Amino acid sequence: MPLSAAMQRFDRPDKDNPWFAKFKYSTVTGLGNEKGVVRRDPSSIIKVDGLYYAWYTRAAHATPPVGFDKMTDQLPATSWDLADIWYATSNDGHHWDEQGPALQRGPAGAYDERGVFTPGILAHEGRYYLVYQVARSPNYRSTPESIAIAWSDSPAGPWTKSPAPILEPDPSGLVDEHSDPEDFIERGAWDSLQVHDPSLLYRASQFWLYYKGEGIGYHHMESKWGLAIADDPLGPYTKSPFNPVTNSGHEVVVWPFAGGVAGLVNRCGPEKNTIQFAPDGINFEVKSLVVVPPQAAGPLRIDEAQNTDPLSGFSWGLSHVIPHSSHLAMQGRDPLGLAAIDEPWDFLIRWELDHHRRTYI
Ligand code: AAL
Repeated sequence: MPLSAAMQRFDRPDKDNPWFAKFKYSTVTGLGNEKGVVRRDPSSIIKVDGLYYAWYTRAAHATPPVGFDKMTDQLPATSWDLADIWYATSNDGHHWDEQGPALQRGPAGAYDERGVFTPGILAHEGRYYLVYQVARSPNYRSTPESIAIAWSDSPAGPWTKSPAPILEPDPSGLVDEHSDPEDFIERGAWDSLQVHDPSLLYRASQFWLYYKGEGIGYHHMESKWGLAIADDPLGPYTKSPFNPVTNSGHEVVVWPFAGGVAGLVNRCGPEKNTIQFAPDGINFEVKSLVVVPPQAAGPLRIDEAQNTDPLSGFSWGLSHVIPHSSHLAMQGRDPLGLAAIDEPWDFLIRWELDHHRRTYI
């Protein structure tokens, strides 16, 4: 019997694929929709002494974002502009108690004067490491952005910031900072404009920092992921010669599995909305295609020894929604009624793997 091309590559239907995922969403109390307050880009969640901890970008803005043309020292260009990193704790992952700031932006002239945002967390040998984005003023669309780190002996802080960022954009490329990065003077490397969305893992006795890169001369929806490795959590970090390690993907979501690294590659590029796996942490392969994945997901981190299933490290967590343009609402799957929210304040929701629907095609 001849086989069509489609059937030749149909090696594993969703229902037999342990990497296939569907998601269900619910609101959380304590971090939900609130006028004048932005909460977005949550970290992974860690459990310490029976309590869940999550960190996230938080900004209290007098007005909704005004855009890059109209921003001032007080008026935010974007919802994540002029933000700090706050944290919240929870007993059950549904109700969260907002605890206050973990890290605040630095004084005028500091490398993080304009904002600290989009955190990732790693607990390692009794110490806690927050990795996060930093921005200087003024923060135009084409201003470079870096990644910094802070550490503490308790998830409740206090945190000590690194004296300088630990990861910078590639120095190639040239752009007028008032322009769009696509209007480049000289095209740069894939991560020559901004390094974003840090997620730090400890593997093979080293610290593996995954990040998203945006480049001068590229549209921001052409983002990809890179990797930088260090012997010490505080650095120095060396970018992998294999970068970029994905050809797609926006916010970075990675979790350890079977000695390798799995990730949710979302929103951007030809392999958007896939779950991928790299046995060596570098060479990623597509394992499944997913529909309406959580945006900027922060999954519960569990001990790698407990990651018996490919998705054990990606079972539930927080993610953000941008109410009026939510992908959940736009795709007609709007269990939370987001389309009806007329306020532009991003907020956090809960997602979980819908095991019940795993075999639903
Ligand atoms: C997010 C992340 C980074 C970007 C912005 C805030 O979804 O990719 O954090 O800088 O958008």
